[in-house]
Amino acid sequence: MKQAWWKEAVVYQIYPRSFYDSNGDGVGDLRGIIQKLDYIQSLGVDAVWLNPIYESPYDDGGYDISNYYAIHPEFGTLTDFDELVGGLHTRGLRLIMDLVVNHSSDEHQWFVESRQSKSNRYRDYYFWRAGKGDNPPNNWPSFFGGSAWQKDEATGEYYLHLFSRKQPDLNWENPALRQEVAKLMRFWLDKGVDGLRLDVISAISKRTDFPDTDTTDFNETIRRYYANGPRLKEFIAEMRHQVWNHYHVMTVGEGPGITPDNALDYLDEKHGLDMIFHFGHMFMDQGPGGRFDPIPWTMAEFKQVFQTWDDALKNKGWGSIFLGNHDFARMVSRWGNDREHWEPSAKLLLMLLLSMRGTPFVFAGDEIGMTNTILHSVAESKDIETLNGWREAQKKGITEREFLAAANYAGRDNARTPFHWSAAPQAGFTNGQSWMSANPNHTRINAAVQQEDKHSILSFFKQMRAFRKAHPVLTFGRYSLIPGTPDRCFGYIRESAKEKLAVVLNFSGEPLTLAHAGVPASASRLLGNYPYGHGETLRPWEGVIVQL
Ligand code: TEU
Ligand code: CA
Repeated sequence: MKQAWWKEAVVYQIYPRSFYDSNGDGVGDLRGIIQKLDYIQSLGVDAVWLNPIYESPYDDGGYDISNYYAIHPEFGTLTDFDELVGGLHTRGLRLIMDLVVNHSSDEHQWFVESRQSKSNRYRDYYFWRAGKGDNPPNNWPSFFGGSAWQKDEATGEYYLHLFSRKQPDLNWENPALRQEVAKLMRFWLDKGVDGLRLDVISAISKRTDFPDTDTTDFNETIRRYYANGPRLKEFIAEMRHQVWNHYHVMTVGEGPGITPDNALDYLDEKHGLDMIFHFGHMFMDQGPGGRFDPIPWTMAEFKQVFQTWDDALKNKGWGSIFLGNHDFARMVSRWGNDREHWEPSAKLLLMLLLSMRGTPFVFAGDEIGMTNTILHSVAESKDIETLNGWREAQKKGITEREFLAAANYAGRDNARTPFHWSAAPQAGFTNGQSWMSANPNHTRINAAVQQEDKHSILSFFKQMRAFRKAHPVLTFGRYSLIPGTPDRCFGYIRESAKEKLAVVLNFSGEPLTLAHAGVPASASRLLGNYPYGHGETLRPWEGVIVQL
C-alpha cells in the first residue's frame, strides 16, 4: 500500500457560510476562516475541505455554481482565497476544494446561452429532450422533489436536473464541456489547491436513452439509473490523465449509488479517483421515500457497513470514514445520545471515526459535540431539500407536524447552524444578524468553554487524533470485527506486524463488560473516553482501546 499524505491525514470539513463571520454581515466568510486558522491547526488535523465557495445564487448551499472562476462575493475575493491558501500551507495544512461539475447553476453563462435556442453553441452543454406529449421525457424524480425535468418555454424542450431546477445537469458526453471542466480544475490547482472533493461524481455519465426508472425506491433509482453510467470510468480517467496526474492532487469522489461491488472500478491512483465517500451509513435509515421517510436502523447494520466496505477496499483503493457532514444530521444526535449521555457518546463517535481504516473526515462542530437543531416550522428551514420536501409532503396529505418530525430527525438544517465559538449571543459566530439562527444550546456547547476543560469533547478529540498518529496500526492496520458480541457492543481489532489493538465501544446506556468483546480484563488500557476510573465494566457510551 503506497504511502500518501491523504492516507495519513485527518480532514476537517468546513461549511464556510456557518463557520465564522469576520465582517458582521451575518454570513461566514474566508477571512473568518483565516482568523480561525490557529484553532484549526490546534485540532491536529492535516487538511481542510471547504464546501463550495464559488459565485452562486445559493439555491442549494452553493452547489449551484454560476461562475467557477470567482469567489462568492459574500465569502470574499480571490485575494482572500490566496491568503487562506498561504495561511493553511504555512501551518502545514492542506486545502481540499469542493468541485461541483455534475451540474451548474441555471444562472451560469453556459446555461443562459444554452436555453436560448436549439442551435446555440452551448445547447449541448446540457441535456435537452422533447417531452412525451405534455409529460417530461421520462419518470425520473429529482433529489429535491418533483420531476428531474423542467420544461423551458423558449424552445419548448425539457432540461435535466437531478437536483433543483436551478441546477441543470452538465452534458459530459460533450468533449467541449469536458475541456471546460479540465480548464477550471487547472485554474484552482494552479492556485495551490491540494485536493478535490468531486460532488456527485458518480452521476456524471448519463444513460442518454433516459429509460424510465422501474422502481419507486429512490436510492435504488440513484444506484441503477443516475449513478454508475456507461462512461463514468472513462470520464474519470480522462480527468485523471489530462489534469490530476499533472498535479500532486488528491481526489475524493462523492459517490451516491456506488456499491462495495463496483467501488474498485473507480478507485485507481493512475486512472481513477484516490478515494470515494460511500453512503452505506448515510442512507441506512432512509426508507423508500428517501430522506424524509426515515426508518429505524440497527447496530447490526451499522457494524456491517464498516465490515462490508473494509472487505471491499482492504487490498486496493482507500476508504474515507465519515459519520456526518453538511448533508446529514449531527452525528451525536443521529448515532449517539445527545441527551443524558451527550458527552461520552460524542467522544465515543470520535473514537470510532479516528480508529477506523481509511481517511477520517470530521465535520466542523463534531469535535465539540454540536447537536441537531429544532425547526419549529418549515418556514425556518434554509434548505431547498427540506422546503421542497415539504411541498411534496403536502401533496400526500402529510401534516406539517409529521413532516417536521422527519426534518428535525434527518434534515440538512441540523448540520448548517453557525459554529459554536462561545456562549456569547449567536454563539460568537457573528456580531451581525446571522443568516441562520444559532442553536440555543451554544451557551452550554461551545469551543471556548471546552478549550479550557481538559476533559471536554474538544480535548478528547485532540487526544484521540494524537493517539491515531502515534499508532499507525489505526491507519494502515488490518480491521476485523469482533464477532458474537451483543448488538450494543461494537468491538473490533486493528492489527499490524508491530501492534494489535482492540477497540471496544459501548453504543448504549447499559453497562457492558470487556468480556462481552472477548477482551481479557488484564489487557492494558491505552485510551478511554471517560476521564476517571476504568475497569472490567464499560459505563454508558464508554469506549476503550486496549493493547492485545
Ligand atoms: O449531495 C449529493 C447526494 O447525493 C446526497 O449526498 C445528499 O443526500 C443530498 O443532500 C441529496 O439528499 C451533494 C452535496 O453534498 C449536496 O449538498 C448537494 O445538495 C448535492 O450534491 C447537489 O449538488
Ligand atoms: Ca461575513
